[in-house]
Amino acid sequence: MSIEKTLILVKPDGVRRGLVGEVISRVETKGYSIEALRLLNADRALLEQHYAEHIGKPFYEPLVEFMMSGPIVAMVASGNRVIEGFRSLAGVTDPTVAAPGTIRGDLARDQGTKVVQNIVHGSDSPESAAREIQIFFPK
Ligand code: IDP
Ligand code: MG
Repeated sequence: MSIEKTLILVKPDGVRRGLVGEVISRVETKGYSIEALRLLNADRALLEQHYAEHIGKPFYEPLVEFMMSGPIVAMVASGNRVIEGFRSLAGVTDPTVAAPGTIRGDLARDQGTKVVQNIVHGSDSPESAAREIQIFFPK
């Protein structure tokens, strides 16, 4: 048994399109539990922390602008292997090739923007999850 926690974000495109419930539904239907949830407007300082690994990449500034373009929903989900499991539910980064059946594959497509708009974020490792949960849910 390895009960884990992961950070999930519904990005501004997902909130704008009314897909918060759909994302939560997929997480819950898969069998994971929602442990915490909040709606917020992320500011630059918070996003700089969250996306620190991407600072300097060509899509970094468009990514930050996009993530500040409207409210987002942050949640912590838990379950055995939930980090890997949610990445699988989300699908690969590029929604054009994300597999049908995944959140990104079913609900997103290329919009021709500088940053890929792909509905959700999910932590990619236990280290990332611990770091990201602290950012969005400080004790
Ligand atoms: P992930 O969200 O699948 O983990 P990351 O590589 O961590 O993907 O990138 C963070 C976010 O930055 C992506 O979800 C996407 O919105 C955006 N992004 C990543 N790579 C590119 C790119 O090559 N062009 C444009 N946007 C990108
Ligand atoms: Mg990532």
